[in-house]
Amino acid sequence: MSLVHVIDVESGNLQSLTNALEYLGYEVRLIKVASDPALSQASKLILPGVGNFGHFVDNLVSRGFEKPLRDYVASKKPLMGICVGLQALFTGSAESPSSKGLGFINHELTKFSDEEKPVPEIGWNTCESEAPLFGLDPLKRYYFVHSYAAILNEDVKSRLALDGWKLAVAKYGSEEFVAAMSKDNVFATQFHPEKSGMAGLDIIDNFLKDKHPVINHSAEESSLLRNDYSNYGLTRRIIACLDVRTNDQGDLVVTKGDQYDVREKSEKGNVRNLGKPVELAEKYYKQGADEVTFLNITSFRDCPLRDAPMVQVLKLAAKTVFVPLTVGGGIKDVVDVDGTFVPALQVASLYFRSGADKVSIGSDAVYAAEKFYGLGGRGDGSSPIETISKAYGAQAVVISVDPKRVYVDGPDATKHKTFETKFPSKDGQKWCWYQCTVRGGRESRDIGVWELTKACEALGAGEVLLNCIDKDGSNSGYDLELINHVKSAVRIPVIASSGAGNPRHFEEAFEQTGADACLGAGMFHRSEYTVKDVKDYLLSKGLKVRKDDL
Ligand code: 1PR
Repeated sequence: MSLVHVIDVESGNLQSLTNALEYLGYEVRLIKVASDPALSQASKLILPGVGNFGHFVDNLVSRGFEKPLRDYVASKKPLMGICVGLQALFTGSAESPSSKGLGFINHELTKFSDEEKPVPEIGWNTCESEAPLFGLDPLKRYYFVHSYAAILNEDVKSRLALDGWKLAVAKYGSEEFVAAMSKDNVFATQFHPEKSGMAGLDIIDNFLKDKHPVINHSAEESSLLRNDYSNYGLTRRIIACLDVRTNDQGDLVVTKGDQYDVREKSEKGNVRNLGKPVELAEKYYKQGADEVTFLNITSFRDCPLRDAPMVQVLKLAAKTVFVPLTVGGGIKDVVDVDGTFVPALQVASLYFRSGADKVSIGSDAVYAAEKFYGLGGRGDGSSPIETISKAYGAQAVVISVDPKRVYVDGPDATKHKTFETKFPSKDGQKWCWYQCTVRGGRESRDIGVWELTKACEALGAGEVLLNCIDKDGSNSGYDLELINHVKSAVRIPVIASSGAGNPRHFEEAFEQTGADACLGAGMFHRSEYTVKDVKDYLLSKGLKVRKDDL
């Protein structure tokens, strides 16, 4: 078995990369200290990085990796950088002006402009390269998640070309940036190949085998899959969601509620059991899901550190599911069974180490937003959103909100942000706002979803998972008005959730709101439609999706 060494400076989710390499048949050895003799003996080295640029490069430097890395590169043996591992090759980044990169490339990374598009870029984009680069396929999609990039113009391109770099270029909105680059023995990708389905695993394998296959596609495939840049360059992202809890028999099951009530109307009110979490996650991945989300829906009862089955679910799912995994439920400060205080950051770290790419924060996002307004519109650095986002980057922090509609007579009838709805109440009230809830919808709070999402964005959240209690499990389509309402509040991506019953509902949400992704649960669990059905339908309507099976 061929051995691959991976530098581990405890930045983000190394488990996924390890899983991907093992799936491809490689043996993985993590290098945690620069003095490890394995570093100079390595014949294939990967430098993966997630999150904040400064956090990553400062860690590399303080742990003494700078010189051994330079020596390794000078020895002409293959090195692959991933995400912040690519960024670290540059001289610096606007994300952390006081931190110095390794400086192999004399250029500074800058932040995407959010004037025309959501930032971070989260999703599946294409890369175009003039030279064949380890089988990078211009029709395939790769998973990007970042706010900062090596943004290109003609000047920068020619400078990099003069330096001998071969580039694969991606375009997000109107901004072109380095998606991958290669020079001599160094190759690096801004996207996450370990999270890009089979397309990404092929890139890793080709790099490790030093192969540059050229892939040919039929004219039909080209016209179906070629990027039309209608959605800033990203495909329409489809997420399968698994609400997980222990049933009355003590088994961990995927369940699904109607307006959050997960008990059967008959059968003595048992918790609805729709299958096993790991099996379903793998099934949806194979059907083409772009992401899988696990929500531990009874986390308000359990201490998550004792809740080993959820960690176990994640560990097992991450071995066979090579798209991003999100875990939610119980991401908060907790007191463990033995009385030890465990901060939310540590809880999140446990999940990241188990294979999660993002954590989703529900109830605590509401408390953090309330505190934010209580402090006059600022955080104090202590909320889970702030601490996790600082350590792992905004893109790793999703807020999951559970709002429900409240009708009022007019905008002056409440302090919350309202809008005039096309669907008045039974009493004829035409204005509404959306009240946030905590503890799985059990407790309503005095804050609207518009205000909440704005506060959480300011605190450092990178994405909104927008549920809707009124629509949950209804199969009647998403609440399009709610999605537009929240899209008008924030620039971070918004995932539409609750109510999907057929593929047309996904099309409606993408076409009539600016939803950045659409999530479905019940319709997939009940096998009414597959993820592939949804994607084929969207493709037939001219909306680009990721197809990993071509
Ligand atoms: O508060 O940080 O511990 O997080 C708890 C998490 O659990 C939150 O993300 C909250 O949304 C979720 N949750 C709590 N109780 C329930 C419940 O159903 N009783 N599930 C629950 C929320 C909503 C979606 C669902 C969509 C799509 N589930 O995830 O999958 O509505 O369903 P559909 O397509 O079938 O309509 P914390």
